[in-house]
Amino acid sequence: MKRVTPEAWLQAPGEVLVVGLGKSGTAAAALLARRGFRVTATDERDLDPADPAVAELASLGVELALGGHPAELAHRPWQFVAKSPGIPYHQPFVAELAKMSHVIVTDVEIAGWLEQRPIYAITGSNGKTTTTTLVGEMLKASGMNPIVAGNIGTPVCDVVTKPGDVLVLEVSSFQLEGTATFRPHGAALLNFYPAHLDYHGSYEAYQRAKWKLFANQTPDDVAVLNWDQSLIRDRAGQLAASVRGFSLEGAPFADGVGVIDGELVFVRAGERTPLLPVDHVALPGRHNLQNAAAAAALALAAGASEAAVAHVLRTFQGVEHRLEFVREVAGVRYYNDSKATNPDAARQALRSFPGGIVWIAGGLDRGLSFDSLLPDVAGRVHAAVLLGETREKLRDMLARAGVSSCAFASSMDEAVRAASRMAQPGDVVLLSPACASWDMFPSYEVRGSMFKEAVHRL
Ligand code: UMA
Repeated sequence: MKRVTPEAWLQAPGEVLVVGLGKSGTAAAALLARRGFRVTATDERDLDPADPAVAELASLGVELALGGHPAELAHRPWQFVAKSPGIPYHQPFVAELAKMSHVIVTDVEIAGWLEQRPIYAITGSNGKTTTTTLVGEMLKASGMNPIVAGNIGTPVCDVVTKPGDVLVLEVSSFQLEGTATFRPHGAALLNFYPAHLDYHGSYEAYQRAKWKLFANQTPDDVAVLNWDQSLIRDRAGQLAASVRGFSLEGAPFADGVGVIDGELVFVRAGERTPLLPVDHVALPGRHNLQNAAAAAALALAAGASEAAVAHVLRTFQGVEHRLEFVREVAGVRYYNDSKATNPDAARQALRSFPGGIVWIAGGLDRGLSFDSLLPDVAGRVHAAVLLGETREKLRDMLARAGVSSCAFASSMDEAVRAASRMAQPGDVVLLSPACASWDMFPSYEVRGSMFKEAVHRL
């Protein structure tokens, strides 16, 4: 592959190709066109020219190749190619681009070329969205003006010209795979669990993509690492950045945020400052305590005040689609955890309740096994409504966990109605699918919104 030379490219913008015109590609194409690049953009879908986003690209002079990726586009001498994060490298057109030795980058890399403001970036298999939101809230409560963007939903290329004093970015392994020079001033790695294996090819390759977050950091930058996961902690010594830990298990570190004697404590050069008692943290569940500790460590490194950090943790109620409380109907509480797109995320949600769960689960089959959920399901889930491609696999696992009350549903509305019939007063109906949504819904957001609408119709 050719070298990535952003300074030269920005000085003499040439012809570039954008692949995929979803949220991220549309924003990247518009940003690059505005910066003087001659942009060609291609999408496998036939987009409507009247769509305002498409019309805007056309008005910026972006050439569109829609309804497929013309093979000849792989053979043109592009300065670089901006690939949408969700399109895998084994997609035939992308594989052809790589074979032609084109530089292939993602939106996070491009935004990094243009951003002068400090960037605080968060990655991990689970908890990214909550942690990113918490960091943004903590900086806001400290009187700063953060811009929260990235995988969380607002494309990073859309915020490069937005006023604000610091960027807080949720970054995915898909985005990180396409980085070369990206250098966040502060970066947090929350945890590793097998995810997106179909995309990256192996658990090792997925981890390598995530570690790229720290690759260009210097000793002036900060790396926040999960001290309770040896897979992560053991690599701390290999990073150039100044390392902070976070831990719920009292793992010792000189700098970071940990739980000590029931308090969340800020440790700086060995000195301890209590932030708040852990049972005052408003978000439910142990995984959220981990998110809280990580967010506190990163926000404090970014200049947040200890009082603001504690205030946000006391009051912040949660993120949409992430263990979001929807409504209580006839003594049954309904929670939307549609963002749980893999088994580990669903495990965290299941563990947040002691029992009495009517579980709505299932979705796209990525070939993963659900057996790891068996211990968390047994004794907690008493009935389940299953959706999508994985429903039979999930039913088999539930049967082995002793859950015999299982129904299949073919729409979210049907699932919610079935769950409401199976639930007793005092129960929780939990949508936490353990699977991506794409077999039945355009996104996990739409899935979660349909769940909430169905709950409100009860
Ligand atoms: N497309 C092609 N050719 C293909 C395949 C797809 O042209 O062979 C086109 C599609 O027609 C579509 C576009 O590519 O127009 C989709 O691109 P994308 O999948 O990268 O999705 P975006 O809409 O650009 O959204 C992306 C992130 N999506 C993914 O990484 C899958 C969004 O994260 C992110 O919020 C958004 O950019 C803004 O930054 C979502 C996500 O599911 C939430 N992320 C994964 C996760 O959290 O697990 C990583």
